[in-house]
Amino acid sequence: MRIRFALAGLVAALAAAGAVQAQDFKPRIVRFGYGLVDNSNQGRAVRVFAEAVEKATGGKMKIRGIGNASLGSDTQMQQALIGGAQEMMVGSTATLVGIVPEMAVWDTPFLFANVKEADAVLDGPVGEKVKAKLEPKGMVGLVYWENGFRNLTNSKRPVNKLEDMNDIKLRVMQNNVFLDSFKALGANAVPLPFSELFTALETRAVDGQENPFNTVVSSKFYEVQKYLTVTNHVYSPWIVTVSKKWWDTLSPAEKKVLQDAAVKSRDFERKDTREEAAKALAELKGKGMQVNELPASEANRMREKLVSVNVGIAKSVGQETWDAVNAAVAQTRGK
Ligand code: TF8
Repeated sequence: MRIRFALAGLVAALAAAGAVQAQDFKPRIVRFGYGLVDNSNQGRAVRVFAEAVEKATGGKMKIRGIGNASLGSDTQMQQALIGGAQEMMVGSTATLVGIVPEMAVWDTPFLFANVKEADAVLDGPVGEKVKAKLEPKGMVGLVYWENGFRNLTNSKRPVNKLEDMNDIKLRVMQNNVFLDSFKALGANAVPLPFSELFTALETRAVDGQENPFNTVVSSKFYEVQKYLTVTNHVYSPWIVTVSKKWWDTLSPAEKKVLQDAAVKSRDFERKDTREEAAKALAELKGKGMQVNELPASEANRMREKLVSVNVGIAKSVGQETWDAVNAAVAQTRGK
């Protein structure tokens, strides 16, 4: 008798839960734009995200991943998110600096010494705080993904010493920290959106660029770049963002599904990116790139030059953010 009662209760509870679910997930199609090719760490992680969302909503919410910058460059997609014309994207924090100046703190040369530090700081309170600055500007930041440590490629000459940077026309991301950093190293820095980069390299409109090994592989830069110098000069995060206008129309259950799937995609993406990066150098050598490591003395000379940009970064992100991030890094190192 008692068991039958309990069962009836359970059935009623399940039915109620089902009813809530049906209401909570509306049929939706979500455009999730990104700049790299489908067969890249970005594309793979977008698909992991899509699967998790579709599974959790019983197929009601469909994520349509759209790569290759088909929806526009990072900055164009950001505007579409703000205006509500596009729901989601993933791109570099560096391209958000025009909207949220604090994002520039992640572009500080040599800020993180390894990925463990990056994860701890980005996922910790100060990473959250910087991410939260997006909301008043019309976007909601879900999670940071890994773009990775950036390295230098060019078609002119092997870079073995600081002076080899002179007169190299180097494409940089469109923000002042990158511009100032490479000017400080003596290069002729040219800001360009990523979506125009391959053609610019191919036509020799620019001589070089800097990106993680993964992107040199997935975007086939090895076809148009001969020399790769291992500099690891800065760690770049990616950030998954949602249109605030659209976000505000979602039920709490829908928001939770997106947030949970974002965390799942982040954990996958970082692992995938690291595994790919570990194999990429050998692959790039196999494709004919000439790879060199900087001698320690030259790496130090570059490092010293780059420290000069820190004052400008602190000024543009605000002393409070600058101090908080540096304290968080120091704390990670103390552990
Ligand atoms: C760059 C970035 C790009 C990313 C990507 C398009 O060099 O590293 O790889 O912004 O999302 O522009």
